[in-house]
This record gives sequence, structure tokens and C-alpha cells, in this order.
Amino acid sequence: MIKSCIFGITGQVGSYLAEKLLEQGHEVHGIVRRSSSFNRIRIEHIRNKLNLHYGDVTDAISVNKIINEIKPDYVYNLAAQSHVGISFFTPLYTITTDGIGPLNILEAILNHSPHSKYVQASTSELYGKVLEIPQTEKTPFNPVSPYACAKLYGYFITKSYRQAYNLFACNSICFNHESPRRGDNFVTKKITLGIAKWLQTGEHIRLGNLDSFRDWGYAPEFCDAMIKIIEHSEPDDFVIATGESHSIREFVEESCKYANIDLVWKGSGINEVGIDKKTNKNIIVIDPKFFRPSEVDLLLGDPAKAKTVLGWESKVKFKELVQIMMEYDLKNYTTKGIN
Ligand code: NAP
Ligand code: G4F
Repeated sequence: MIKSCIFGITGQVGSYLAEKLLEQGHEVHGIVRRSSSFNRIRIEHIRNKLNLHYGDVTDAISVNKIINEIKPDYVYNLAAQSHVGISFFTPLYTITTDGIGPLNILEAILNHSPHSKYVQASTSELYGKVLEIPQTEKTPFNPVSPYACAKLYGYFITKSYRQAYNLFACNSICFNHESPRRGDNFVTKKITLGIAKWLQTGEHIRLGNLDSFRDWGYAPEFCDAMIKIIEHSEPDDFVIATGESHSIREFVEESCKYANIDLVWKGSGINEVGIDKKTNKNIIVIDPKFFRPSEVDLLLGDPAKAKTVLGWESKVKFKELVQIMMEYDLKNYTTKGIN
């Protein structure tokens, strides 16, 4: 039986990946962190089918022990402090998890399980203030946040271990991917959950920059891409994206449309508000707290290599993604919290 090991199994993407690998008949191992409150809600439904191990990517002792014991065929590293905005407040923690973390895993593979194939969850944030549109595997990186700088190390150390030690180590350069399981403080989920809440409580949503553009895809499909990368005959790096880019403003508008809310924008800058035309009530309010010290203005991926080499392409585009997330939040939000 194929043994797969997921660092970051409790996260948005890790939970979908675990489901998919179980469906494929793999023995699935996942690394979970100790926390003071319960953090396994996304994998609770498959808990009994998983082999969970306490560990932390910043703790090389735990990583070595896990890799040595399991000797997995496949290792997916999804573990990260994945919030760009928060990385400005926790830069050292972010580089330790997102930079040293991959190094710890690669070293453990090299020393204890060199047959293991490895995929690093790299990111479109590497392109930062973009130097080319659209972004491909050849576009130079220009990171502008502690998160992106940390992930830059993760990207290159993965490539370096492939070149130096002949490890099967790959990067999936993933553009934004979302789902009903997205963390509540990422902008898409803040909007869809916020609208569901606004309909019941009238509490408005506080957002930062509405005018950056993202290439948003659907997280389960991005898991399919990572599986294809690890199962490919050669280790390589791939852009995983939809090839469409939309602004935060458009995401708000499309979400309101789905909820039959007639949204109009009024004012400008930090005084801009999104209001419900029928009731004149605020839905969106700008809060400078959510502006970033430096912003990534436009991400648009070119997934041509993934299509040609792996046969992967995204099917769920922007409108359908909004529908999936709105449908879930409208159905499941209650004033007591999400069901
Ligand atoms: P997420 O929901 O924030 O999940 C992150 C996972 O990493 C969680 O399971 C978290 O555990 C775990 N983790 C954090 N620090 C850890 C540590 N020190 N040791 C072990 N585990 C740790 O992120 P996601 O959306 O699933 O994204 C998965 C990966 O893809 C991340 O590496 C992210 O940077 C990368 N990525 C994501 C996107 C995207 O749009 N989603 C795009 C490009 C790249 P807890 O549950 O205990 O916190
Ligand atoms: O949803 P976001 O926080 O995602 P961001 O920064 O693009 O990062 C995500 O995608 C990356 C891939 O490109 C991943 F590597 C990373 O791990 C993460 O999954 O913010 C998206 C945009 C930004 O421009 C931000 O400034 O939305 C803007 N925004 C506006 N108001 C907000 C808010 N972002 C957040 N989180 N919260 C707001 O209130």
C-alpha cells in the first residue's frame, strides 16, 4: 500500500488532500500540532481512517522521527503560517515555519527515507510586485512580505535538494485557492461568511484593500494538481492557477449578487462603503487595519505547463467558486456560529 504523509493535514488544503488520498487507497499519515483548543475540525469526519502523529515542522527532532518511522512514499508539505498579512506581525515565526520547516523535512528525507517523493506548497506570492503578466515558471520572483520571503527559501531549498542530492522534490507554485473550508480571516471567506452573517444580524464586514487582483481557484482541484506533480515521472516545478484574475471588489459584488443583495458603492478611499440599495444599510466598511505595509497588486497565473505536461487544468472558475462558497455559508451560518 502506498504511504502518504501530509504536513498541514488540519488545514484547508490538507483536509481535502487527505480525503483524496484515502479514496485512492493510500495509507495516510498526518502531522498535527498540540494546541490549547481543538484544531482538527476539518478532518474530524475522516479521523478514524487517518494515522495522526504529533509533530511540528519547526521541531527537527519530531520531523526526523516521523519520517524515519513511516518512511513514506509521498510527502506533501502544506504546513505553514499561511496568512500574508499576519506575517508582518510574526516575521520570525513565519520564516521558521515556512522556511526552516521545509528544510527540516528535506533533511529528514535525505537521511532516513531518500526514496520519498516530496511536494512543497509554494506560492504565487513569490511574484510579489510582479515583473511579468501573466506569471509563469520562468517569471522572476519579487517577494514583498515576510511570508513570501520565507516561502522563497522553501522554494529554493526544495530545488536545491533536488539538484544537489537527486531527491524527487518539486514545487507546486499555487495561486490562491479557496473553498468552504478556507480560514475565516482570508478575504474570500470573510466576504462569504460575512454576507451570510449580515443577512441575519446586520453586522457589516470590515475589509482593507478592495482593488488588488487575485487568480482564485478551487482548493480540491489544486490537490489534484499536487497529486499529479508527485506522480509525474520527473521532479519539476509547476504553476497551478486558473488563468483568470478578479479584484476583491468583484468578489464582493458577485457574492452579493448570489445572495440577491443590490449592492452599491459610495464614497472613496477609507470612507468608501458598500451599501444595500433597498435598506441603505452598510454591508462593507473600509478598515485601514487590514491594509498591508506592502501589497501584491495583481496575480494572474499561466498554467500552460501544468496542462501540457500533467494534463491538469482548473474547471471551477471565479463565478462558480463564489457560488460554492456562498451556498455553503448561507446554508450553514447560524447566529451561534458556523454549523
Ligand atoms: P492553512 O489552512 O493555513 O493550513 C496550514 C496548515 O499548516 C495547518 O494544518 C496548520 O496546522 C499547519 N501548520 C502551521 N504551522 C505549523 C507547524 N509549525 N508545524 C506543523 N504544521 C503547521 O493553509 P492552506 O490554505 O491549507 O494552504 C496550505 C499550504 O499551501 C500552505 O503552506 C500555504 O502557504 C500554501 N499555499 C496556499 C495557497 C492558498 O491559496 N490556499 C496558495 C499558495 C500556497 P494548525 O491547524 O495546527 O494551525
Ligand atoms: O485572502 P488574502 O489574505 O490572501 P493572500 O494575501 O492573497 O494570500 C493567500 O494566497 C497566497 C497565494 O497567492 C498564499 F500563498 C497565502 O498562503 C494565502 O493563501 O488576501 C487577498 C487580498 C489581499 O490583497 C489583501 O490585502 O485581499 C486583500 N484584503 C482586503 N481586505 C484582505 C482584506 N485580506 C484579508 N485577509 N482580510 C481583509 O480584511
